[in-house]
Amino acid sequence: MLRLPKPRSLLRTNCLFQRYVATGKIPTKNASFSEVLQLQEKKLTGVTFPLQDLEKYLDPSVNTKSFYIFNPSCNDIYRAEAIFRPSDKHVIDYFTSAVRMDHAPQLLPPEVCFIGRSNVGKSSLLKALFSLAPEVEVRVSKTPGHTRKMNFFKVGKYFTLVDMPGYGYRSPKDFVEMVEAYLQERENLKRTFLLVDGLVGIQPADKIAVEMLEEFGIPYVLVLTKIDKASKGILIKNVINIQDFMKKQTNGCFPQPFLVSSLHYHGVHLLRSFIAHVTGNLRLTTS
Ligand SMILES: Nc1nc2c(ncn2[C@@H]2O[C@H](COP(=O)(O)OP(=O)(O)O)[C@@H](O)[C@H]2O)c(=O)[nH]1
Ligand SMILES: [Mg+2]
Repeated sequence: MLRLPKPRSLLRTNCLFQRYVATGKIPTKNASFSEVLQLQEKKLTGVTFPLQDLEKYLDPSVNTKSFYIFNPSCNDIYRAEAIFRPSDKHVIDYFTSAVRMDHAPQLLPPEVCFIGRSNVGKSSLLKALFSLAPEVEVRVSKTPGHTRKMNFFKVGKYFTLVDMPGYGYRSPKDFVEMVEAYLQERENLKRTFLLVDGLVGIQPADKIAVEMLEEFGIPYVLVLTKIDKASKGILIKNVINIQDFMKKQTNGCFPQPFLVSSLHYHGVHLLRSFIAHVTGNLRLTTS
């Protein structure tokens, strides 16, 4: 009897289907907040509030008020996590991709999008955010510079997360055609997350992205990635530089940067709750 391949492998071998590979596996330790809550207090603060955790290393004269602007309770963070946990009634999955704005799906739920330089850790962060839904395949183009797409992920009826092609390579063409058009036209876009490498700090290409967001007048947030790779000294220097930059040169930027390690889940739980909050899905008990 002729054995037919399973539909999934059929898709994979279809030459019309763009071949994607997922980047390295993300560990699962501390992926859920209930695990984090078991940690000793010091560690718990480090994983949950990595920016506030830096305060103890700073001179008391440094103003850290902006570290506490978004300051949900542990209960808020715990409630937000439910949105990132799939069930039969709540499906979290990759939805579709688009290379041009006129190919983008018309979706009603609020949207957030992630942008950043190639290699900044965007795919890894998406994998960490979706780690409670391991069946979600974060698609990344195997060949750098190959036609990149906007990837849409549906988080049930709550919100859509849009993964934008990395800038730095083949841009500005990709940017003008996709990213700029998306940012300018998308009416349900609630917040843009601009990822910056926490080890090297804000780069000239990141500043160009900031200028673009400022010009469009849309609200955005800076996320410092790979914080596990940076020493405390380097991290503090980069955070202070970024705070200074945000204060002097930005209007639309949320004044509190988010610090994350996709490897150890530092800041990932806080980021989940911020996304839930800005998409109107989490009312904070503290405010
Ligand atoms: N140590 C560490 N490495 C990371 C982290 N995030 C990403 N990386 C590594 O940085 C590289 C680029 O990450 P990737 O997510 O593919 O970046 P993208 O091009 O922005 O999607 C990969 O080798 C990742 O393993 C992190 O939080 N910690
Ligand atoms: Mg990627």
